[in-house]
Amino acid sequence: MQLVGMLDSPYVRRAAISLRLLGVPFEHRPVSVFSTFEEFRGINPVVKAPTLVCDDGTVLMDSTLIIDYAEALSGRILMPAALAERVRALRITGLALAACEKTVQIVYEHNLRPAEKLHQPWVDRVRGQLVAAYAALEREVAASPLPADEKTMTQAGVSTAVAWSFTQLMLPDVIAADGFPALSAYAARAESLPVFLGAPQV
Ligand SMILES: N[C@@H](CCC(=O)N[C@@H](CS)C(=O)NCC(=O)O)C(=O)O
Repeated sequence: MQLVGMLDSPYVRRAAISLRLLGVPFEHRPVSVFSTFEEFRGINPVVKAPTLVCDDGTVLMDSTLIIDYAEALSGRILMPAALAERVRALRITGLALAACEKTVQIVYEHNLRPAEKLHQPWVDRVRGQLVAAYAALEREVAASPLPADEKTMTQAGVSTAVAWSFTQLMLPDVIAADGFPALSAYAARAESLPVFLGAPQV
């Protein structure tokens, strides 16, 4: 099967890393939703990254649903089984996904919208949400370390590290690394793992 999308998208990257952690083989097709829009449209008319083209030709989209499919294929899930740990992993994954979404919204606002049409109250609102998501993530990771090895890493760890690296790439002035020491340290450890190195964001 084929995973379509650029690895500078945190959603494509979390899907790629999750597939690798699950041991699900796939071909990565680095097609951009922007610079190669028409090529992407030929694969998925909705033009959403990531897109997964399954072996039977079924086209899936949305990283969480693609990961769900990969987990069903592999017979493993990247979530803890025990309820209390599962709730924590779900909360952390949700915060990381919110951080990705708010980073993407700010990037789109600045890169896609003409400067004279930028709506500053909206940008300020999204920035506030982004800071709140990272403040909560920092507290979670500082309170209890996340597994940072390929055998025990959960989706909480994958999504946290991917979100952090993406925001540091795109908006280091908005989320200054030195204000988030637990997140910085965790992401550095995760980024040194072969599954992360095999799916570089740049
Ligand atoms: N919730 C989706 C978000 C995916 C998403 O927004 N991807 C961006 C790339 S980072 C995209 O496809 N942008 C093009 C568009 O929405 O038109 C997921 O988890 O996959």
